[in-house]
Amino acid sequence: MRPHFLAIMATAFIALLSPVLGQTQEVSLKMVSGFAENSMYVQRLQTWIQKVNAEGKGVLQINFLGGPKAIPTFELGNAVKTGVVDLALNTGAFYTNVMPEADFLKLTQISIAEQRKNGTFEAINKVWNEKGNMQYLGRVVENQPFHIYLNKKIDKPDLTGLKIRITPVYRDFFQSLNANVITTPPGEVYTALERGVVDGYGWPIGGIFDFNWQEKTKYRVDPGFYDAEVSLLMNLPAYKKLTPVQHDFLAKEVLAFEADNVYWAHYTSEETQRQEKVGIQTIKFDAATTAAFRAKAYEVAWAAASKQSPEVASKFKGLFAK
Ligand code: 173
Repeated sequence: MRPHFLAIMATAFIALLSPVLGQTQEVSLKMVSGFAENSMYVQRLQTWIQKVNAEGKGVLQINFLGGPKAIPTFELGNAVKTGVVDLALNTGAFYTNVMPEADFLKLTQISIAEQRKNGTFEAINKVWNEKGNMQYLGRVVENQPFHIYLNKKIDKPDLTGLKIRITPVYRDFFQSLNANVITTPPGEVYTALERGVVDGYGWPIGGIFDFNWQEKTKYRVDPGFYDAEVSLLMNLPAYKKLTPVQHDFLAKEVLAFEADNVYWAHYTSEETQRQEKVGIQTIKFDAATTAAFRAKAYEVAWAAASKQSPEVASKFKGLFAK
């Protein structure tokens, strides 16, 4: 046989065998975010995607399709569940229509690094796999407590007579403070404030400037409560289809993204100062009222969780505690 014929045969043989040998063909994953593209969450996501795509040539690529304009906020969970998209940056409150347990993750009091060590991460994935047809890949926002923002003053933790924009994150707590609640995606908050449909809204400590809400916000109530959970999620069948090489690559990249979560404490102090600078006043309570306010936030949320999904709530409660 002539040498070049041998070479062709060898190449064909390797090509045939490569799936068996676990050699990887590049996979391209479609991704959508539940948050707007100009938000810090998605800015940081896009930086990460650039890194993944640079390092993942021949292995794995992410094709970012956009935010709520690509898929409406409250429909993204289902799009991941059904495989319309492979990957999402999303928060539990936006996909309680897929599984009510999604919103429980706001109640974690330990870091994602600790969650990976104490069994929380596996416990989350068991539920997410079974109920959501999703793999929970990692949490990329931490240390972002939620607050009540108002344009009417209160002097005690009582929202009687006030209409407040919510998502499932805040529902039970704000109702326990006697608020009238109205659920909207973030994209509708500005208009609701402008038209006086709401007197305030729930949102984490960072991000109100991304939507220009500071123009319509007079007060922030302190203290904050819970911890905004924003995570990377993947359609489970798509996840299972990854080769070991792709799987390891993705896991490594997610861990690197999480290791950068130290950023969020810095963002908190920047955003707090920025709010102060534009004249947003803080409403504070005395020490006892502050402690009772925070305790009530958790009590009410865990009570609701236990009602919705008793077994999962009881498992998570033990794991999420400090
Ligand atoms: O829209 C919201 O207020 C909300 O639920 C949320 C959750 C996590 C991060 C930011 C906002």
